[in-house]
Amino acid sequence: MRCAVLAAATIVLAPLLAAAEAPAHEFHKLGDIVIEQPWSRATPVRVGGAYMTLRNNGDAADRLVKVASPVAERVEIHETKVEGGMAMMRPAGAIELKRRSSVQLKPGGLHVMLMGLWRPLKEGERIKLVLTFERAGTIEIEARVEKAGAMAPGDHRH
Ligand SMILES: [Cu+2]
Repeated sequence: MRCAVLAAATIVLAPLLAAAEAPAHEFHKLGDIVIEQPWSRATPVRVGGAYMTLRNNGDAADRLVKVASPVAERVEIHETKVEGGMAMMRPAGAIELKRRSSVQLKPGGLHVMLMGLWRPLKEGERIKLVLTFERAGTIEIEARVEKAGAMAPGDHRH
């Protein structure tokens, strides 16, 4: 009888465990702010990027004012601008989150720049990011490291 119960429990748990490993639809909530699918990319050099979608479900504007991470010496919020046919990155300061809107951080656009990585980032690992919003406060999240050159989270095509 006991064995039968255990077997049933295993069958129920298996799909749950599989779902937990899938990177899709990962999100974190902090007050009215939702951080969706934070991810990063494998890099052999000392700089890397982190990306995510920031959603403000509230009726008041907010701003992402600071990002920190134990994996890098310095973390900056950058924007990418094309000037004279060249993509240039520069510090963006804070990211404005208007009421009931979302902002996507992605390669080639707004991104979190990890500068002076203490070690290379490897595909499949998770890195800690600490985000500070002016209104909502501070939250620690984890970003999954995708393969080098990935353009979207869960981009496992080869
Ligand atoms: Cu950058």
